[in-house]
Amino acid sequence: MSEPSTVAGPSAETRPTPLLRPGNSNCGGCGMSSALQLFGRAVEHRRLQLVVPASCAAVTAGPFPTTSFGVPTVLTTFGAAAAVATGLSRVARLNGDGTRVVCWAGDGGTYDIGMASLSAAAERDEDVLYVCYDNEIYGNTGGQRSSATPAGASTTNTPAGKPEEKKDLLAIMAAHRVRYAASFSIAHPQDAIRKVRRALDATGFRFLHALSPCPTGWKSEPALGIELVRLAVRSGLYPVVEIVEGRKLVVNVEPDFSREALELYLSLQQRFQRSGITAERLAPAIARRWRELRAASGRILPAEREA
Ligand SMILES: Cc1ncc(C[n+]2csc(CCOP(=O)(O)OP(=O)(O)O)c2C)c(N)n1
Ligand code: SF4
Repeated sequence: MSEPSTVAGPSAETRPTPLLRPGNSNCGGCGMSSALQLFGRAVEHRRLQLVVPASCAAVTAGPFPTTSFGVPTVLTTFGAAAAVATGLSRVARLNGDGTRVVCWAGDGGTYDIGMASLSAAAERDEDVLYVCYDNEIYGNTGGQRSSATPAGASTTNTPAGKPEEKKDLLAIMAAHRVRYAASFSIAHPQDAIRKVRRALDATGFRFLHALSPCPTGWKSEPALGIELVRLAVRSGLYPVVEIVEGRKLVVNVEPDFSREALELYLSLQQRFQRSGITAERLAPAIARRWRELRAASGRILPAEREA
């Protein structure tokens, strides 16, 4: 990975405005707000431009000429986000001012509708950091399923619970051999901030993924968002990993695969009640995923080989 391409400017303490300003319109307890705040803490003096496709985050910006984002922001159509970011990053390079261009997109915009331009930008190794805040639904339009929605979750168009499993986006990005791909947890801020800084300072295409509880769509208590992510990490449901050049995978937070944590994770969200999905039913998929991750990291534990 290349050296940092940052410029002198305000430090984290002296930034004129935070990345996410107070008084924005996000729901209370929104996980995307938590992810943005963590991201903002990592930015420090770096000069940033945001590119945001249609999503709750586009609404976060607020009506022009005001904005809740503390950096220049371009709102785009779903399909164009990575292409618009490509253009901006090339202009930034011509200007030589060290601006880092960041796509900030939901799972619908990433896993589904923006996938073509995302894949194309990754394949061309554009100098873009793409961050997917994953609330596992189309939140802004009332909570429809996306291909990030996990099996068993009720959404407005899968009221009995989604039958299909969640798409493994990190594996798809790793298959593009991108410079850096990682998942971060809003319950593990040190690891998250380290990853954001690493991704901001690298060049070429980089991808970050953040599980972002949506109390409105998940039918969960707004105060429990960070705890829900902690439970997802503990139970192995949300692996916190990083992958360099699509090859070297490192597990950053070891789960204890607690069945109790998984049961609690499910019971604290009403979206899982109707389908009646259980920890027992999810366990084989979690074990399979971890066998794949261990194989990719070159570390296969004997107990898991049998699972
Ligand atoms: C091509 C297109 N289809 C549908 C819409 C309507 N739309 C706007 S935001 C949105 C949901 C976005 O979901 P996601 O990307 O997961 O972000 P979230 O709203 O959950 O933050 C949809 C379907 C649109 N703007 N453009
Ligand atoms: S609907 Fe969900 S993702 Fe959208 S602002 Fe509200 S809590 Fe956040």
